[in-house]
Amino acid sequence: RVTTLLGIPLDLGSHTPGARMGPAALRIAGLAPLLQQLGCTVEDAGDLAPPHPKESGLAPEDAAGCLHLEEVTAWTRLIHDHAYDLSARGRLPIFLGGDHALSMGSISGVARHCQEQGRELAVLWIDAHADFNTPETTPSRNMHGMPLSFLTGEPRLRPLLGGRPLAPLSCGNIQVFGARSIDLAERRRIRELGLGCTDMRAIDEHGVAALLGALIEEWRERDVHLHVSLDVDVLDPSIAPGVGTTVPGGATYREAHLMMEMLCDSGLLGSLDIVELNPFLDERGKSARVLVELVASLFGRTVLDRRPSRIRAF
Ligand code: DIR
Ligand code: MN
Ligand code: MN
Ligand code: MN
Repeated sequence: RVTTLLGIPLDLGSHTPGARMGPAALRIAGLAPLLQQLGCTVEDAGDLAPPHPKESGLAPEDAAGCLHLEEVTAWTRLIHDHAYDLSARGRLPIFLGGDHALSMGSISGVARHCQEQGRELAVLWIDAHADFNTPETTPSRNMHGMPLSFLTGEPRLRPLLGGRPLAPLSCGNIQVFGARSIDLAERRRIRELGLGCTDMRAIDEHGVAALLGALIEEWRERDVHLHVSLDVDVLDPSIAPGVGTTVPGGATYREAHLMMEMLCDSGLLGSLDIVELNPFLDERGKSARVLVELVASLFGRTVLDRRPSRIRAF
């Protein structure tokens, strides 16, 4: 199976410019050669060119809640078309961000292919945030805080995709993992709509192995296509400072690697976003290097030349 890198130099979904340089930093940190060393066949599709802004079709009161709406609308449609096409061509796409607004396009494109194939899609959203705001609830008007609302079919955001079909995800097929900064209205929405969410407290109390192990077991029983959306800010700022929205108390280096190692062992990975890396805020490439190391674990790098015999090693 061919792994395809697609760079998405989008940072208008956030208020701190710089994530548009993320794809370049990940390439310079050696992502492609590392994947090749691990036995992957890698194809680099380069970076998407910024599209011309498009009329969003959102109601005026919703449009007022979204910064850079016309730009993000054009990006979402462009990314969706590429994600759908890569999926249909059997690729394992790695979407190199770019801010988290790109996942509206990447995951909706993957979801459309999964729906056509009758394959169930599950999304693991590894993030300090829940990204479950709407144009109505957002305190920041940044669209990188809204993708999970769009992907679960929030009607206020539905016009973003234009005439393309949306295969909405059910809240039960999404798991936010590593959350520790959730807005008040978002918290209410999570509870009322039943979005899956594992916060840092749960990880402190039970550990990554037990919590992610249980999720993986469930997903394996249903043989899902697993999309992993990795937001750099899930990591503790001490190991990954290169992001616009750092939050203290994040995942440690080993916790993050254990997540990737377990996901690798699961054999379920079908597509991946790496988002929010802002090289302008980074310290000499530190965060980019950590991310590339994590991808190595996700694609099979091991400490010893063996893997645990069972998924649940606890
Ligand atoms: C906040 C921060 N919940 C917002 N969101 C994100 O602006 O909606 N930061 N995604 O990375
Ligand atoms: Mn397929
Ligand atoms: Mn995010
Ligand atoms: Mn985040």
